[in-house]
Amino acid sequence: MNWQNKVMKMLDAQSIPQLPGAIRLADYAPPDWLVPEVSLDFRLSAGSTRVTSRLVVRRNGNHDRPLVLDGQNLKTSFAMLDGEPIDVVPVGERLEIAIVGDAAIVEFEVEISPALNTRLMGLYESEGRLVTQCEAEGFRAITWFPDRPDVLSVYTVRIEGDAALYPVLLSNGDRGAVETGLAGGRHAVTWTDPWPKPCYLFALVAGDLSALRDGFTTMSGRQVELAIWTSAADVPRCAHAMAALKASMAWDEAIYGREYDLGAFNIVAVNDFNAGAMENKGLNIFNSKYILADPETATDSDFDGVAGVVAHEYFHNWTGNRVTCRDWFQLSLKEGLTVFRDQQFSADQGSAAVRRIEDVRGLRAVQFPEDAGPLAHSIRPDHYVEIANFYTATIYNKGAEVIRMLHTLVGAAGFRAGTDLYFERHDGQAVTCEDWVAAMEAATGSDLGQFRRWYEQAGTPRVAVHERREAGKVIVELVQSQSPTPGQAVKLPVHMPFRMALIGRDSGRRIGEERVVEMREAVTRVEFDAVDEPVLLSLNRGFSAPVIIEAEASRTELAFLAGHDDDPSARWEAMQRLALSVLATDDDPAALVSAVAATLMDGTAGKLDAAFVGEAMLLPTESFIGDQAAMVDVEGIHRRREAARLAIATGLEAEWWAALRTYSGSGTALTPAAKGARRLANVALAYLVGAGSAEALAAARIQYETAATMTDRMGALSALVGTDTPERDACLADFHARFAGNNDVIDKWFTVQALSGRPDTLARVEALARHPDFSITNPNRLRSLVGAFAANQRWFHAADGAGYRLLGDQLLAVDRINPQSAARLAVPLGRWRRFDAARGALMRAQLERVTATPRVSRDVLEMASRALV
Ligand code: 0A1
Ligand code: ZN
Repeated sequence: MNWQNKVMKMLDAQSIPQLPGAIRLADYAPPDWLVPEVSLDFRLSAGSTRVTSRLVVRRNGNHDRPLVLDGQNLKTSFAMLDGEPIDVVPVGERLEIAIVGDAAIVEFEVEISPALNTRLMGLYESEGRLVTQCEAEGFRAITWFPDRPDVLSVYTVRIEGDAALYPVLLSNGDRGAVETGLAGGRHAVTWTDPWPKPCYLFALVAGDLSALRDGFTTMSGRQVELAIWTSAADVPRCAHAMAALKASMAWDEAIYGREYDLGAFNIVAVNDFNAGAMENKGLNIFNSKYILADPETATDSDFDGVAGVVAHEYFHNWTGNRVTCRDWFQLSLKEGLTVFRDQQFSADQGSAAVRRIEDVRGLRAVQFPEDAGPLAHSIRPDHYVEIANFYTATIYNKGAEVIRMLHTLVGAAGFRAGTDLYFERHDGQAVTCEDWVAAMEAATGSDLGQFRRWYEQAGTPRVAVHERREAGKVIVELVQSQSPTPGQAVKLPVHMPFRMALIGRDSGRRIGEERVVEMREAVTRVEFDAVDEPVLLSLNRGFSAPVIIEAEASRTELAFLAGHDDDPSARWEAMQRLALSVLATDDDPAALVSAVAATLMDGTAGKLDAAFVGEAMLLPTESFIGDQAAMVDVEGIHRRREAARLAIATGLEAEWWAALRTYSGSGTALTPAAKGARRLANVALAYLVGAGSAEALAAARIQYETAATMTDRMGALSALVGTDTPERDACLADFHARFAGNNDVIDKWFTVQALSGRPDTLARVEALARHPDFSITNPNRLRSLVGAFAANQRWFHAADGAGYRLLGDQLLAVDRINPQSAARLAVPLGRWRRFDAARGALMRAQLERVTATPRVSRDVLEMASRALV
């Protein structure tokens, strides 16, 4: 029975989602053979590249098992063992070589075709350049190798290619010999990387590239040459990325004592890339979306994205590269920790409070739904079919929350002692999440026994809060619970830090100190000293634990906290809860309008910074509102949210005009104050356009035309795109013409239309899918239209299922080209249980259509079949 039939049978049996072909953590065994040294020789050509490899292999332990190598789509022209030709007969994608002694030299020559590689894994072509992506299992598409992260090797890489087509030849480490004037107009460069690394960190880039260059002197005084490579025309757009790189290098030294360890650090920006960026040793490869930025083409949030991703990849040099993962079940070891580090860095660079709110918003928009649906998995999963499907918000963002909780529990100094010990113990090793926790425990003397459950249990814990008075004291009971997730029926209480405080109901001030309550048991009782004043609880301050809070509070109390809580996250959360409470009913939104007015006034009076106010003014998204209910009422949510928006817009029209006047015109500066002002001005403009006056439309049109930044131009365009006006059509047409050829900006043009609330959105998206600029081979473009549309709750979930059909069509078309891209599109359909029976059936029908399609990829089959359970 083939794999697909097995999956279908498993689905019939309604068993737990342990798919056939799954790889299990419990089956981990150390590698039988190590490869201390590798030499690679690439003779490049887009149609056919020849890769010669020489592996020094050494038996690991006392056994008589063969050397096992992985390979995918390789045309093997010769193989040799200790200099003697051998016959190799691969079984599927594996090759076994019997070796008599304890060490040997194994050599291969294989032929691969970058031009035909549309999966963007291994060596592929992007706009005439040759680029690699090896994480997680792409190296096997380059040559025969034990493609697993616990085999660490020192690499020497010679790259030879046409000097005109590929004037720049890059690989990991430091550049060595350069050979010029080779036959046929070719040249070559040899790179050596002294640091042993797993093959997923190997990288090669060849092409006509120009660099923005700079330098950095490390804390011990070593000079590092920095270069960001892109097309000549885009070099000036790399300045923000370069500044972020230097800031990251300095920050990692100051905060973690981590210094860079090679003479060169290269970054390359490419347009065709499956993910955001990749931390290859000394040669980071980026999706150009996270490198190129200038005020004309990048919004403030794009600028922040660039800085955050540059920092993330740089920080991997220690958390990921110097200390790497033993196996892919440990992915969050490097990703959760590195996301936490990039979040800390970003908070240090700007407004920490707003950054935290943005991180929480992102976590709840993507990770909470993942944890609540059929794709739930713990941050250290125990089985997978296709590891590419596990680069999830859970591994990354919940992983970062788990690290953040450790930081809160052991304190900043303890955490630093823990990371120091972790690096001291494990530098140069491939380790596990357990090694990480053990280092934290040993360095701080804390007991993290129960904390380890975070690594095993999937799902979002709930904390119910009960409050009463006893002899003047405030007694709070925190009750934690957790629903089952697929394959995990029983959940145990987790250890978490819960920051809380009391806010005076009269004074509006905090009463006493904030408490960091360590919850361990199912029920935790907290006692606050007697207070005279009535009080309100400020809960989960700073979002110290990634949980769902269930607490009773009236709208008046929430409005009071939204105006007075001294913790920005909790204050923002109070406003969110108030909005959710209003939006869950058809009640008059007056309470919400006055809370918004109060916060806006606090901003104008200078009591709150503009960035926070802009954040607090945003209503919860339709999807987030839907996530709160047992069943998503697609039309009702849209109708009520639109009504509330209109009430806030018309009820405060004068205030919004005042805010627009106060906050617009902040130029192109990227200071937190200027960014905050732009954000708030654009929120004001959106409300004004929503109120529908001719003056507002004119203001939006003028802002669109005269904008000094993409933030303001997009702000105006987004405000207009939901309207049915000539301004909308004119600005959309202008935008497309003005930015023709700029991929990242044209992506925005697709996205803004896919997210529109207009009733003709589905038809527009169908038309855009036939637009000459649309392409399913470019992951960014696919995401900008189809990915964005799937996030448009009102129109993706159109009752007739047309949105689902569009997604199914696109998914199946992409699967033949790029399975990783396709598999991601299955995720929105996995939410079928949350919708009414009719929609649920239509969503399932698309998933079933996918699983029944002949020769569908393993990536997609795994996602679609898990989504159906
Ligand atoms: N390790 C990278 C993410 C990444 C993962 C897989 C990729 O393959 C398509 C690419 C990049 C990071 O965390 O940035
Ligand atoms: Zn990462």
